[in-house]
Amino acid sequence: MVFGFLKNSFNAIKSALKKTRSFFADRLSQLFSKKIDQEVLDELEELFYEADLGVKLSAKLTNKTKEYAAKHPDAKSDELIGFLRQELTNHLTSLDSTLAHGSPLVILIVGVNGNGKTSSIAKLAKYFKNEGKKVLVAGGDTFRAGAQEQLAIWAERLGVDIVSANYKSDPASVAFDAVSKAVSKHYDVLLLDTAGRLENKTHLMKELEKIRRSMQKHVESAPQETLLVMDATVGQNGVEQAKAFHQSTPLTGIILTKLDGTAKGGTAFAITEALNIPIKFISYGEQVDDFAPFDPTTFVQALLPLD
Ligand SMILES: Nc1nc2c(ncn2[C@@H]2O[C@H](COP(=O)(O)OP(=O)(O)OP(=O)(O)O)[C@@H](O)[C@H]2O)c(=O)[nH]1
Ligand SMILES: [Mg+2]
Repeated sequence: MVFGFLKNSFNAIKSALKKTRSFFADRLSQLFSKKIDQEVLDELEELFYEADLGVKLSAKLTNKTKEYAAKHPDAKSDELIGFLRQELTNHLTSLDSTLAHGSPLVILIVGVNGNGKTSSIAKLAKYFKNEGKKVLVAGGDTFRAGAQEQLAIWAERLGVDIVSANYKSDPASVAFDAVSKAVSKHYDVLLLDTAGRLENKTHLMKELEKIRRSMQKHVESAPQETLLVMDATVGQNGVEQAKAFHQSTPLTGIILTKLDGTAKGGTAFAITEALNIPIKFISYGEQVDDFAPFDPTTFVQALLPLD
């Protein structure tokens, strides 16, 4: 059954990465079918860059490919792709994607408007519920009209408990109440939704710190996870936004959303390179099951299949 689940999620991820793959993998095979000279290496670096791997990582991978090709002058396309697959996997596995522990485990969800925070909370709630955990969600988005209702609908559909708040009330006090309930009623996991915010709005970024402090009044280590929800379709701009978030509120990981329908799946590599924090979950569709813990090997194999 576990293998069935893994196979299904691999196929789903593979299908979500279709656009990225046809852009990246197909051009890669074409380049690697030529003799690896400087011209091909320049094109390779450009391809990495266009695939949203970021300047630094693009240069690093090009250099490594150059070294490898020099040592293995007879290497065929398949071997070079195998080499690159390994390098990309190594890059992602250098960061630990496992979740922190906590009792309760408090997860603060932050990010720019519309990136998929509330739907990721629903997906996480289902994920933890499937693991047999007692889950509480909390509506820390008191800013957008309808945000509380959106979360309440999810909570009801998924059969998880919710702490709701009044429109325009203080999100820090919602956070305080939610942690208090999670402790007193022995929840395993608390997921706190927050309003969408732009990283250049200082007062909104400070609000996140206030939310964190109010959680810590109950549980000193909370939130053990602060996850930034990032829309993969935004590409490089998203990486800049993520850096700004990380500077004002320490992030422990990324949830990379909307991988379906974008050719910018390479953002996964750029973001980990730029922030040095792991991707912890990926989302690849609007359905509650279009979501999985991030597994570097699966991700790279879906991008550069073995066949
Ligand atoms: N295709 C696709 N759509 C997604 C994914 N994740 C979220 N969405 C959609 O993106 C839209 C915004 O999602 P929300 O979860 O409301 O985003 P949010 O960050 O909470 O938005 P605000 O609260 O307004 O800041 C919804 O229509 C979601 O269904 C995904 O992985 N793939
Ligand atoms: Mg929301």
